[in-house]
Amino acid sequence: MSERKSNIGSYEQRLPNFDWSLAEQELGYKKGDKINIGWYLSDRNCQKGLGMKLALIHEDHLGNVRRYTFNDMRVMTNAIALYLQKLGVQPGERVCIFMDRAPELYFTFQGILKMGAVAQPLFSAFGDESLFTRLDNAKTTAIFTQKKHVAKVRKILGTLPALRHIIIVDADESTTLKDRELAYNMEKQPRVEQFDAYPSTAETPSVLHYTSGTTGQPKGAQHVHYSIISQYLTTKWVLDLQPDDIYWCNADPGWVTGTSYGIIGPWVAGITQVVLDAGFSAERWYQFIEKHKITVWYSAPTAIRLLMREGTDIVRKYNLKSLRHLASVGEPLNAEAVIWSKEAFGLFFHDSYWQTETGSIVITNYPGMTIKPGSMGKPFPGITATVLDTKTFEPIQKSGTVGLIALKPGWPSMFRTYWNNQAVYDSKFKNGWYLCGDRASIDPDGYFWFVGRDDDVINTGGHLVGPFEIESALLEHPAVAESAAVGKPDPVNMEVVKAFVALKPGFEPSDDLDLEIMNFIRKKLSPLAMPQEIEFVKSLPKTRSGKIMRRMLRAKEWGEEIGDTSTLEND
Ligand code: 6R9
Repeated sequence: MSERKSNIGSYEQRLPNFDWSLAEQELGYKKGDKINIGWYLSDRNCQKGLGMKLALIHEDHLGNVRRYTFNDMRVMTNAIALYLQKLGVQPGERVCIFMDRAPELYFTFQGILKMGAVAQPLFSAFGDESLFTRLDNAKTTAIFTQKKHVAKVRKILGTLPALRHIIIVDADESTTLKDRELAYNMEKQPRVEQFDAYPSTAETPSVLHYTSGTTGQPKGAQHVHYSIISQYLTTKWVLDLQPDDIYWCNADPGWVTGTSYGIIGPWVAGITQVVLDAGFSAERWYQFIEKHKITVWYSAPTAIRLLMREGTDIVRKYNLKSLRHLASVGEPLNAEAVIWSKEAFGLFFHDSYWQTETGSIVITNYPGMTIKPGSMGKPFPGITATVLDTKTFEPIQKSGTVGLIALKPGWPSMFRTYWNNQAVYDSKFKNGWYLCGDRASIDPDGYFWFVGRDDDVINTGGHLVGPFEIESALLEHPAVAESAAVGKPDPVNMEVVKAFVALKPGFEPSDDLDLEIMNFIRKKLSPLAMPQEIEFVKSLPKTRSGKIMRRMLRAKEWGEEIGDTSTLEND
């Protein structure tokens, strides 16, 4: 495997004269042409002769495996598109997907796009309140769901007049259908050989992804069909997917990672992917990699840290030699985790940075590039990224200075607006730059180093301290499994650091340990970065996509409103 060439080749050589038209050419697209993501993921692959290649290998929590070729995917998504058309769903209307990671989720997503409607994926674990906020905001017309989740829809139906159809994908003879409910059995539905995909063009809306901001209700980031251009090229160059790969993205499509890189990216590239519809378990995950001979794995820091907690002995029980490339996204990937992955799997996890709003990876570590553990890497070719001064919003020239991560608008997958919220969209731009809402610095070699959310940086005595730095250091302490650092009010220093710490099995909270950890940080970083208080917790509050909700912890310290917690996992 070592002589395999990466798709990107040399990052430096890709930079000069880069143009997105390179991806357009590879996809056979010319400006002004029709471009439909649904068609690209299955029909085009079949046209290219990949009809009999496996597109999806799906394993449920009981270990049952279902397999689908690109041709299966084509005719089944055709059937879904036709079904929606016959129901009277109009192009441009929002159709929600609210189910577990069943094959039906992956295929209804494509069927919706094929007939020109907008796909609105939501985490099936959302409660009725969170579901209502998003369906109400989007004026959603139809929803695909499963029996186990339909009660939540029924509960809010009375106040959702726009919601005309509730389509239950696993209904059987024994299911009593209620108001507005329909049964759709994807496996039993006749296959539809021919369906003319909706003639969407570059700017036609495609996916509406809700994302929780710092304040207020979640906002719907509106994407368009042209996003496929960046999703395709980043999949090729960053995830390095090649024809013989077996790819696993363990993100739920309720999160943008699960659509951009769990549906669109791999399938437009004609790659076989595996899906595991089961919760986290180190044994199960390693078994899954071994069984399906997974080669490329896209994961997230929280999952990696959970694996770390289980140690390397368990890794050795499995044959994971098939793995050849690993990547991570979602929150800072601590240097410790990068180093651990090399020890455990013989491979580094490659950190990648992007957002719901950016639609695709914007800053990352490329295959073959020298990795600086703890750094997010460098901007994708075609992405102009910098850090801006927090007051003037001008690019910072001096390397190492912390500023606001900002991107020059114009890459294909950038969101086009927040649904019905142009004002918040507009507020994200300063001096012609899009502000990501994060802080970072750039080192003399051009590597980006994440500091924290724009609102998470701790200002203690006029000194900015990044929670990431503290958390990374805390993780190096042998007793610490997980941690979060936030600012808490202090009469003299404005803020001081408070750390929430979950301990590894076998360690108990004590005053001695408390002091030991504080000193450990003081020595490792500085007296300013040293937590003035450590609160031992069983686990940290996280979003469903695995991000630690520092905002919640911080709000508690400041006696503030906690805000929207609908994506909270362990509530
Ligand atoms: C894809 C996704 C976006 C926010 C982003 C930042 C954080 C994502 C990161 C990272 C540090 C990374 N984030 N990747 N922080 N290092 N590699 O995560 O989208 O859910 O919208 O979150 O997540 O704060 O602004 P989304």
